[in-house]
Amino acid sequence: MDQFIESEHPHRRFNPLMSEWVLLAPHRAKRPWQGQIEPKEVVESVAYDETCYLCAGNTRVNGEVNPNYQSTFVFNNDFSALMSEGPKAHNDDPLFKLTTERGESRVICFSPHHSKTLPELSLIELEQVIATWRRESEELGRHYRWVQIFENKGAAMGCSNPHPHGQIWAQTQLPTLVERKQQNLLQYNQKYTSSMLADYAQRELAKRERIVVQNEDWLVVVPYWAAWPYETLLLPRFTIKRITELTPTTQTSLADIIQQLTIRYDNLFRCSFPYSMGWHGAPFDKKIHSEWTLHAHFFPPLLRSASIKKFMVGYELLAEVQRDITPEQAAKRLREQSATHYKAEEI
Ligand code: H2U
Repeated sequence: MDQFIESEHPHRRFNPLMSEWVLLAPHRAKRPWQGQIEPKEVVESVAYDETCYLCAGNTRVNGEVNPNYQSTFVFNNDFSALMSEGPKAHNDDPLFKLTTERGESRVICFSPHHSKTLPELSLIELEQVIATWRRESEELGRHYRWVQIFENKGAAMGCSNPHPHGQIWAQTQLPTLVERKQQNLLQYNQKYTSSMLADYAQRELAKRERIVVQNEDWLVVVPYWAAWPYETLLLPRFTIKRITELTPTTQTSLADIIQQLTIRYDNLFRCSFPYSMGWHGAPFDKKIHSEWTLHAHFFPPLLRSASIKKFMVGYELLAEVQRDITPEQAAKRLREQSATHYKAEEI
């Protein structure tokens, strides 16, 4: 029998955060592609678009006029998925279980510029985005147990408006994926008396196989168990459970690491790299939560080029997630990208 080589032979890796396995089939990365090609997004760099609902001074769908904002701008989603008030109901029937939910949804415009995505913002502008995430979490965390900050970037991720923006959804109950993560973090903490992700960051720093970028406070890796080809996990190198605990120093270094990562993402296929990203930290329930470590996930759909994305279809929907390129290969490709945005190089 041949000796097992991770970069060649099929194997499964375990995701301890979500308690699920991922099938790796590295030998498949060589297969030809004759399937769907996503159209390359043509993003014209315009500072202002009079038809955009999110640009400063423009009227939104509900008739409200956006202020002449200069940095970030947050408003209540005009089509909010969650409502802060409403009738209550509950059903414990095992086959028709139901519970009502309360919450709020907000939209956050990252800057007045209609075309500047996170990697194109200055460090000061990025810090304003982070400060807004922190402020909104602080405020909504006073009323809701869970505050989900996220960004869907690019049409490939279902983003409906090119004006760079993210969303914030707050709710009283822990959503499914968070609840599962909470259970796994807790079990690890009870067994090893430490935080799983703090331990994981230390191990990745020592191994140096999956690191994409790092600075004195933060680390980005393609996790050992990554599902999406270029999925990354942003981890702190210090103890922090919630985004509300950021200090001026760690906020500045966070802006730096987000810029380093997202520039490399854009450079990989020389396009505005689509992804869904979001933050996970300890719930806002006034408990200590020593099992939690603040972290962010980036889930980009692209596989081979700006126009070929990974489909989570047959085997993934029916069995488990499968990937071809290994996390180590993906991390290396990202790590080797220039630290300067390709658009700046083209000038
Ligand atoms: P996405 O493109 O990431 O879906 O976010 C755009 C959000 O902005 C979407 O949730 C909201 C939509 O409901 N929106 C408004 O609240 N008002 C508007 O006038 C346009 C879009």
